[in-house]
Amino acid sequence: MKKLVLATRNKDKIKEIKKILTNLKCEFEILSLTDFDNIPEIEEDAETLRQNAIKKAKVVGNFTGLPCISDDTGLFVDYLNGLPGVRSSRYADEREDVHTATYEDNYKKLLKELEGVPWEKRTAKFVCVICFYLPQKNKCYTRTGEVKGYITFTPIGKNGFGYDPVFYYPPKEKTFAELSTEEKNLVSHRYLAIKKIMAVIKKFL
Ligand code: ITT
Repeated sequence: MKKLVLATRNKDKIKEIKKILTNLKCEFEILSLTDFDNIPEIEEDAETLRQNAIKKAKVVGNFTGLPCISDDTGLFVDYLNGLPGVRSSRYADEREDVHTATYEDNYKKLLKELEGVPWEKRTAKFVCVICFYLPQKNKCYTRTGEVKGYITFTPIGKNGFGYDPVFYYPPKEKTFAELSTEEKNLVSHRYLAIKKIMAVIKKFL
């Protein structure tokens, strides 16, 4: 079976990506970074999700010699001019060089920044960029998925990960953390981006 490596260390993303790929009838053996030793550390210091996604996919693709996909995701809040955006995983970090912020630290900081902001001004979107990289051809393809919603006043729901408890998704009238895994994987930013990239992957593999 053909192999595809997921270039992410985030276990929650790995779980979701694997399920989405299975739902889309992807016929590849899916490997992730835990299947390889000594993968070089990747500094996510680019200014856009796309640049970070390309960087992650290239490092891992060149190291393993296998086709791979990476995922860079951010939550863009309009009232905060797009923050936390590309810095979503490090939003509540106190130091630039040490990453300690948990999912909860990050969404609590976000709720604090939005204290007193009325519902209609709490609009936000999740953006997911998926990069597919073929090391033999040195070719990168990126596709983007977006979903729009609102930042709640308090966290609601126990499913999902990251900012899901504070992201209200109007079509379902629930936060992403109130959706089941299956429901989230049918509507999410990640699902939309993966669906698009699968059309590209199928042409090459
Ligand atoms: P890798 O770089 O190893 O893939 P990461 O956790 O650093 O893992 P990102 O930079 O893409 O990945 O993720 C940014 C943060 O955005 C992540 O830590 C979560 O807090 C949040 N996030 C990503 N996807 C999410 C989702 O589907 N729902 C809620 N929050 C999400």
